[in-house]
Amino acid sequence: MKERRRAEEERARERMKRMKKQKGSIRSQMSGTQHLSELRIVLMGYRDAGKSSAGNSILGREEFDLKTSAQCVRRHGEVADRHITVIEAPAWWRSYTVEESSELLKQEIVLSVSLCPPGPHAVLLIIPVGAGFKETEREVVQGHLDLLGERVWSHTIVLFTFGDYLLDTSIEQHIESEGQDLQWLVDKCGNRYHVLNNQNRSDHTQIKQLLEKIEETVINLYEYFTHTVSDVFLPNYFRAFLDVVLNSLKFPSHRPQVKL
Ligand SMILES: Nc1nc2c(ncn2[C@@H]2O[C@H](COP(=O)(O)OP(=O)(O)OP(=O)(O)O)[C@@H](O)[C@H]2O)c(=O)[nH]1
Ligand SMILES: [Mg+2]
Repeated sequence: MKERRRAEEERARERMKRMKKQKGSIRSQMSGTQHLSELRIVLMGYRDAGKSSAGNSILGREEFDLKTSAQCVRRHGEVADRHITVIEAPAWWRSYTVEESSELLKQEIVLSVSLCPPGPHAVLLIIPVGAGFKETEREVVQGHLDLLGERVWSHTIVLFTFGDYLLDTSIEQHIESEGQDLQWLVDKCGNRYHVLNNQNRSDHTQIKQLLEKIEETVINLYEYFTHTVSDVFLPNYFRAFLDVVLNSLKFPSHRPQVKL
């Protein structure tokens, strides 16, 4: 028991170290750049995961009704000098596979990313802390996100809600103690994760850090595509995406420019 606990804590430390290293490396590439003036975010997850509450925390006011909606809901706001668009996609049921979900729900999930043209900067996959995340949840989440194509994972961040349930546990310890399915999910999202306590609206730091993580995701993608893939091979979706990045940020002059 003690051994298992020690191993989890070691892995939690390693995960945090990896996350900080990743952040440091992206931030160093960002030196001299301004933050994005506009951010487009899509919230996804299963029923009652805390999507609307997360949207309200991000926008800093009660924009989203906590009633369940069968359709996408779009809201806007100005936060920390950024114009933010948040779209909440309707929820799937926690243990219903994508095959068991209704056609209407699947259509709405696919529609959600087109409600903020030219596309979202990030998809926030909402996972509540304390609800358990095992093989069923993993398969269900994977099936529903895959509706958006394999590339969606490269700009998905796992957003843990119910952060107040963590008490003295760190989010990394939670990920490591929950088991391999949650670890798989966080790794599939490139070790991008964040935790929110939606009950604590006065904690602006948690939102500021989340917006920074979204920007880091965008920059990381920008670097990846401009350095490894010729823009000829970029799909339209990413061309539009990069276009916005280039227009929103001032890059240092030595930075290679992408012809779009
Ligand atoms: N303690 C606590 N409660 C939360 C948190 N986030 C959401 N809740 C509560 O969880 C319940 C569901 O939250 P919603 O934001 O409506 O969840 P949702 O995912 O939008 O729900 P649907 O759209 O119906 O699927 C509400 O009673 C919220 O007050 C959190 O961080 N901490
Ligand atoms: Mg909701």
